[in-house]
Amino acid sequence: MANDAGEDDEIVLSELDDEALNLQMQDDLYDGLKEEIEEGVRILLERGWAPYDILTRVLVAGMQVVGDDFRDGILFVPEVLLAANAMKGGMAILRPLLAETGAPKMGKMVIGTVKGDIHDIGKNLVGMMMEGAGFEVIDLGINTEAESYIEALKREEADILGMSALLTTTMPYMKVVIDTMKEKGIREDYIVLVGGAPLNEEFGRAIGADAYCRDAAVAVETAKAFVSRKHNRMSAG
Ligand code: B1M
Repeated sequence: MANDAGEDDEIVLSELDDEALNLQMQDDLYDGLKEEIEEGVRILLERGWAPYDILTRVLVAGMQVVGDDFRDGILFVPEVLLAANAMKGGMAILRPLLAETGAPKMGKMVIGTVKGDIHDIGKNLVGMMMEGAGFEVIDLGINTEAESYIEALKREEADILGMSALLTTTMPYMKVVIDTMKEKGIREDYIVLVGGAPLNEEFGRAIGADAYCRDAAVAVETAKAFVSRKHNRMSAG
């Protein structure tokens, strides 16, 4: 008897056109299928997609759907962790490619997710994009205390502090870090950039950051603008 076509046929990613592959990868991300995501990323690279487009149009777009369903109680922590793990698999392939742009060295950034917060995908993305734009990035990871940020800023003679927070309960800790820098008299020695989904410009201003960055691309542009301003000031004075 003839097999019902398509019933249990496996989807072959390489046979899909770009649009179908993008949608399939977003489904695979949702299902936490790391190997499929890695394969899809490689296929898109072979087809000439820019690493940045794969990141934003496929992986970040897919993660948005995961986030919406997490918020709505359709997905739970274990599924979201799997999706995050699949996303990281894709990001690991893209990371060296984003860093390989040969951009001139722009400056040094210390970045970390604040104390109490373990979300690191956005922070990692910012780090990757900053590296791609020619910044050296010192990544302190998640759950970062004020003292660790400050110690790293001094040790690394960094230009920029980047802080990430994804929870409304952890974003106030950014102010703790900035206030500690003020107490130590070092606030003005560094450019402080903050980001994360629950933040906004007003919050950034209120806590005394130099700028709030909506996404990784904005973080890069903002960092470049502040660093060149700092260099101009130094050469004028
Ligand atoms: Co969490 N989580 N989570 N989570 N999680 C959110 C943030 C949430 C909005 C989900 C929801 O309800 N819709 C919600 C927060 C609600 C709130 O506070 N308003 C939430 C919650 C409640 C929780 C827990 C409390 C759940 C629980 O345990 N009951 C728990 C908290 C644990 C903790 O931190 N203490 C928790 C846990 C987790 C997982 C571990 C399962 C997992 C994290 C895995 C990981 O990161 N390794 C997870 C995930 C994945 C999410 C969502 C679904 C996705 C976040 C993400 O990676 N987005 C998220 C929902 C959402 O945001 N829509 C959610 C993709 C990433 C590319 O975007 O991080 O926004 P984003 O980064 C962007 C910009 O914000 C910006 O640039 C990035 C790239 O464009 N940016 C910066 C970020 N950091 C920057 C720093 C900068 C500049 C720009 O510095 C200069």
